Amino acid sequence: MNNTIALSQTTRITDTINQLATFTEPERPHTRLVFSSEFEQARLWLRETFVAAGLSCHVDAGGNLVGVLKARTDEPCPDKVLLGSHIDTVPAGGRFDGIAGVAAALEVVHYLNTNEIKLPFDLEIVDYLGEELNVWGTSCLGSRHMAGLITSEMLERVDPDGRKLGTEIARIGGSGGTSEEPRSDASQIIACLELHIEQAKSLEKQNLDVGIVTSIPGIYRYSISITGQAGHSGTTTMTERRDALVAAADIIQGVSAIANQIAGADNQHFAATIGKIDVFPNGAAIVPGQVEATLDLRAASDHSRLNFFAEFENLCTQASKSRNCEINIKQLAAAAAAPMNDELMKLLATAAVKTGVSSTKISGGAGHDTAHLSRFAPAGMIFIPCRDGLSHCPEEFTTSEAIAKGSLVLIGCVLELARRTSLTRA
Ligand code: HGY
Ligand code: MN
Ligand code: MN
Repeated sequence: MNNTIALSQTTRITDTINQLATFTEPERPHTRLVFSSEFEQARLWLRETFVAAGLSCHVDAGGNLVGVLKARTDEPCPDKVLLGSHIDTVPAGGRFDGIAGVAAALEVVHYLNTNEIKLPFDLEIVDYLGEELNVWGTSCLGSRHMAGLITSEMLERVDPDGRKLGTEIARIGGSGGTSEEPRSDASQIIACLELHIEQAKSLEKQNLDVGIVTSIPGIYRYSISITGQAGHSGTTTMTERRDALVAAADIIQGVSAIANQIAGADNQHFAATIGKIDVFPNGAAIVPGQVEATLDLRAASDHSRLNFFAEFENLCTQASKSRNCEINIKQLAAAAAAPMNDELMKLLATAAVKTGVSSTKISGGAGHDTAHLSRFAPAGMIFIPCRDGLSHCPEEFTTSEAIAKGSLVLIGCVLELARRTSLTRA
């Protein structure tokens, strides 16, 4: 295998990154929300790029854009390897979260084409639909669909503009229907692989090229509804107030204190964030009567999650009493922690050694499509460093060389999977 990174490779990666970066809300770069016009334009460009790379394209029932490099075998239903990530972004996000993984997956295809290598399995290059948290309160739409985790309750959700989630998925080419079982050819899937920026600092700090991901943390999201009483800010006395925002402030402070205590005590990743809050009526001369907030939990272990939640419930009871407000908590989404496949971790580590790419084992705090893919097929993931660990912001940055190095590891892993598949077939 050719381990050197050709200038043409980094130039192509840079072009992919720069081209996709043009599809953004102009006044809020980089914003390419799922189902937006920017997203649809980016999808059109990506489909053309997939076809130009020799892939046969379709949008599957879950709304994923899939480019297939057909196997050399004439078997009716050959084995498959999935390779991909996502091109949707958070609001005012970066140019690399997800996109680096799609660019790296395309580099694997270019390597195979340039070296005229035909694999003994189909290689599916995937842009998974809607990985980022959306206005419907869920995320990883396409990979959840593949894993059989899209329910009618989710599809019926309506956003503030009246758009129904199921209708939006159908509008961009998916079925818009539920998915209660993993994809029917799951037993034929040898591996799902994803490259992603680390979105934290450890690889950059250790000056390492690649992190072999050991597990993806569980993600749990809850809506917090606080109901007090709106009132005149001048005439409502301090003692008679039912101020929903003050109750929210108690909860926000408390969540941070509990999470710091658990994260400090537990040697596994734990984080809790209230990053979205809406105040009603939200007027300077009005005592806030209603607050809607979202709690985002990341837990590598169920133990720490359950610990947190017990204390969180006490905190809400306390805030409800002391502020005389009604507080309702509702679970919006849950994805259990996902350990990566041991064999794929070994293959990725070996591929890194063989290609002279420095690596270490790593776990992270972010959610990824690969967590859902791991529910029905062997899944593996690698991180590449990003500058200052920044992500979900315009300052997010990594180099085309870093992406190219990561793609070498993916290529090495895919070639070893091909060698083993051919052996088992022989
Ligand atoms: O929220 C996450 O961890 C991912 O970036 N969607
Ligand atoms: Mn991502
Ligand atoms: Mn993200």
